[in-house]
Amino acid sequence: MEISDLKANHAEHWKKACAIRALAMDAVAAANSGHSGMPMGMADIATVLFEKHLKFDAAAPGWPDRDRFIVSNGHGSMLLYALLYLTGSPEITLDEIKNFRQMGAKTAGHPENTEAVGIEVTTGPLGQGISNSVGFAIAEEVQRARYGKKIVDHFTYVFAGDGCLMEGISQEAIGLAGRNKLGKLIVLFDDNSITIDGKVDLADITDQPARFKASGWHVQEIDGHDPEAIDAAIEAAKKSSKPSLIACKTHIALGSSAQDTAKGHGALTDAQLIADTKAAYGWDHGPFEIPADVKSAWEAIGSRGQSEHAAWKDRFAELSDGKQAQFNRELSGETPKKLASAIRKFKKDMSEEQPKLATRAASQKVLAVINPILPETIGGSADLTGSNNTDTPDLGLFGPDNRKGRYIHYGIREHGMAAAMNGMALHGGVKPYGGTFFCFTDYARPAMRLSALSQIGVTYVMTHDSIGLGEDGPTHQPVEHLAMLRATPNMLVLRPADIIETAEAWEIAMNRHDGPTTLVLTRQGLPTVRVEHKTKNLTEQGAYVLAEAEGKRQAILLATGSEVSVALAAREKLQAEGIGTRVVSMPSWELFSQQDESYRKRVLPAGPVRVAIEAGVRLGWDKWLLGERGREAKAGFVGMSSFGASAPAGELFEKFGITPDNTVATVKGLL
Ligand SMILES: Cc1ncc(C[n+]2csc(CCOP(=O)(O)OP(=O)(O)O)c2C)c(N)n1
Ligand SMILES: [Mg+2]
Repeated sequence: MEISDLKANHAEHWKKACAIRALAMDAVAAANSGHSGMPMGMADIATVLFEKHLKFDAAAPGWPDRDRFIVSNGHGSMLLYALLYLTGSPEITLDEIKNFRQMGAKTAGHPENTEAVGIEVTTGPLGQGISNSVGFAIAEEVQRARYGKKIVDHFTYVFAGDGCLMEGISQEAIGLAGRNKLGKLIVLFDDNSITIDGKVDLADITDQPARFKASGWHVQEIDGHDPEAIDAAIEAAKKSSKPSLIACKTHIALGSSAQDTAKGHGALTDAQLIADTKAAYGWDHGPFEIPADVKSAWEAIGSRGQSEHAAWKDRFAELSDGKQAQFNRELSGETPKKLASAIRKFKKDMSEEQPKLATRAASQKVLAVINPILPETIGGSADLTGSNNTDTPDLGLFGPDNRKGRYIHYGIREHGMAAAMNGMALHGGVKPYGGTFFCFTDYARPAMRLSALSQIGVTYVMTHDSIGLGEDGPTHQPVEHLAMLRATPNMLVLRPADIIETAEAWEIAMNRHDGPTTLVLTRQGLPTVRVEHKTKNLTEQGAYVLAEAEGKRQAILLATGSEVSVALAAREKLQAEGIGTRVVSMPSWELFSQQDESYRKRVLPAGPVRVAIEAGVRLGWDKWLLGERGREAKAGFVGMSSFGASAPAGELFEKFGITPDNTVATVKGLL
């Protein structure tokens, strides 16, 4: 559809859509950076979606049963900010729009969920938003099954561009959504055939509609500037029991001299170009100026959902007090008191039983305590259920025929799994956890980073955490992964030493809702090292004295996970030689860093030699070894400095010197 047709036949629509376009052009020009082309190209789709379909109440953007709107092509952030401002968001004001991309503004370069309630997802790394949306749609299905259609019944709408669809993760997301028949997921594809380098066919000739169809999607292809076609396609998509793709042919940077070119992708800042474009639109208002009639038309769209919201509140009030409290608790991410007491009892029992268990198996035992107490958990694995030990018998399988199922077979899709879990956590009301081999953190890493940046409670169950996995060899043996995760801000890494620390780690993970937790678990069996029951969660301190030196304290051994028992065995030998040795179990650097200085000094006093033992690389350990000031102790490290090898685990620990004897020798060399 041409601009002239739109002006002549859809005048009201056109003015509203041009308000988005004008604001995007003005904000990008003011910031002298950003992306004008996507908002200019998708404004017609957005206007129809918001005017005719999206269920939302601009004054209450956090209403739990709102439709979710996800801008996966996050470089087009000004589209979202313009929509929020125009419809009357309490947070995205005109000043925020004027301060686009500036220090302290909520209108960051790419949308950040932590900045304003109406921003559902942090996007920008292409492919993530569309993959998060699968988790949103899963969470909606699960909640609808549990609370009924009167309380939960909403759609998830996604804007995605060529870039999102070209990213590999999109295939994982599409496959998952198709298999699970997520009929309330609707993707509007900005089919403009342009990316940064030029035309899409420079790099890709994929038949996108065919690809979605092949994975079980309902697919339509329309003119993305024709309001009636957009409306009809969304209507049809809502009726489909399959997830829907609406491929919308659009013109990037519509109406400008950069239309349909790669130049249109980025910041259009040239004053003449902007003036000419606004003239072509028939938009004769100053920068950031929205005429009152257009603004009030948009505000009417923003308040359209008020009555629906009010009706929802009435229906919610009809639920029993218990149900209401449960719904609200699950939404808040808080755990019930029962959880703490159940974990304490489990720890007490296990410190008496003292099983020799892999921490992955210990983790499953803990899950058997947690899952019945927290009906909001949704477990899963990327095709390694039997290895990650992520299932418990009570969960049931999630699928088209069982929306109450709480276990998801993600298939061999680590990245898609992580992104879907982000979506579930962002949707709220559910607590996702999912597993794979620790080494394949690499395959999930972009989404794990976003869990951390987005400040959401996702739990990663990463098993087979070192050379201790043995025969599968160096392809599967993580060496650098602990360092990489510890380097990620707001990622909580927990590497428990035994079943007691595993229970404590899970308790911490389940109570964390402002960031993700990675549980780093062994394949191989480990002895129980916490044989004396303590009601207190010692793992919460990050590091603590597990075994005190007898006599003069000459050495401190720091260890995590499977190497804690190596440290204890080394201590026995050192004590036998009269070398007083303390063992510090250190399941989490991050939590230890958060303790006050006096506690840290008590656990790691200056003076005694320090040796860290961990079946990973040394990177980062020096902070704890040399002390936070860099010269508190003579230090050594027992761990990995190369890839591992394929052999039985016991032989590998010998070969790489991660043994009590080598630890003893390292300590003695330093004394
Ligand atoms: C994972 C990732 N890789 C690269 C980029 C940089 N980048 C931003 S937008 C873009 C092109 C996107 O093309 P498309 O989705 O078609 O957007 P359009 O140009 O149509 O707005 C690229 C490569 C990114 N944001 N994320
Ligand atoms: Mg494009």
